[in-house]
Amino acid sequence: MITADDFIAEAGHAGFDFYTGVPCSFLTPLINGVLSSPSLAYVGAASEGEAVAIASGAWLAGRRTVVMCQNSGLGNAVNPLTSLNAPFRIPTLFLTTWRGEPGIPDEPQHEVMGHITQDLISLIGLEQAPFPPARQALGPALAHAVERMEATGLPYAFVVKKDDVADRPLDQAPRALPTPGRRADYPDGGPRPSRAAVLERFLAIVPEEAGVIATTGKCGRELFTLADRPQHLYQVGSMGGASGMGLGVALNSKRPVVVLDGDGAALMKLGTFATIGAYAPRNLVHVLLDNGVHDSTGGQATVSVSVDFAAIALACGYRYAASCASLEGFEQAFRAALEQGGPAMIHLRIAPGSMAKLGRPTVKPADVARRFRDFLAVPVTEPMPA
Ligand SMILES: Cc1ncc(C[n+]2csc(CCOP(=O)(O)OP(=O)(O)O)c2C)c(N)n1
Repeated sequence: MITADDFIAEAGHAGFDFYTGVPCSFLTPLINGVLSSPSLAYVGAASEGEAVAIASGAWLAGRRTVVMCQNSGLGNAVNPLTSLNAPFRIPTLFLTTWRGEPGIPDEPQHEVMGHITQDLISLIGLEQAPFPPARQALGPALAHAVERMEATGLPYAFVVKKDDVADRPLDQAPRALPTPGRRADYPDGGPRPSRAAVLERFLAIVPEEAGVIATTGKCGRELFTLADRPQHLYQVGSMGGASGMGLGVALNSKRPVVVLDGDGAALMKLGTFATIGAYAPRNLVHVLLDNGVHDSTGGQATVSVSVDFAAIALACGYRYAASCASLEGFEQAFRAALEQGGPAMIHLRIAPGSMAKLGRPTVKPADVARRFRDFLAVPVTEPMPA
């Protein structure tokens, strides 16, 4: 058995400095240890898939990351692990527990996952090892994990068993209540703009120092078709993960960060609104291009017609939220968001449909990720308001 402080110290020597996850009772000592360390960043995510997206954003912004979760949450994380980390080659140290270990009495809901945890990790193409059981094994195990993450560009998993880590009390200050945010409504009666028209306007007004993450599907494809810039990251897969990725970048960068989200994607990971509101990066602008449909998969309606995303964002702690339905309204809201600082939500109702000649990014996701990482690494001259 090791202590949480042993792990944190060795992981720190190996360069791991950003943690995120969702708790499991087997992880309590580790999470308590991280939360009690003032020098370490920990983001408590709403779901394990969101944690993987947040960690990916933090990696893009130059951090070496750890995701911690229960093996039931491994199920929630499979989508981003396979469709974000794999194509973009984004590593993370993935600590998952082994609830339901055969032969050890546990709750019925862990039985199936307990039987398949290691097989599932291998099946999705990740290397793994049992969590190092002794202090002297920690350094070599972490060095091996880092070596494999660097060689493959992929996450590496440690499977944590009950009592692998000694109990550790929690020393965490309660979260402060957020300052109430400001709402702006731009009443627009005219025809709704197309996504391409909004993206064209966006490209004309986005600060050149901003990092931009475009959600999966036609949004990223249209953005790429209109202009391919090093400040862009075209998300493929991991639907709903763009906002988590944006949060991970924003918390670790002085640059303005803009997430171009879709209504279907935002609804899939609505919990991320709460995480963004709570961790409240001032440099994050979350633009929601709401066409009321899953446009990328044939235009099937989402339920967004009855959803007031600006109200949700404010209720979650965003500092600014605008609702608009025209190019002019969008431009005013976007400039106001940059000026006053975020987290900001711009809910823009647009028309369904996409450009007639729609390309797909010709740069491979792994190259886009590295290009974006290099872009973020250049120091900025004009950070957003603090
Ligand atoms: C987890 C997951 N489920 C489903 C899909 C298939 N899919 C790709 S894009 C998309 C629609 C996204 O809708 P929205 O966010 O509203 O953006 P739009 O297509 O309207 O621009 C769907 C369902 C996927 N890529 N990943």
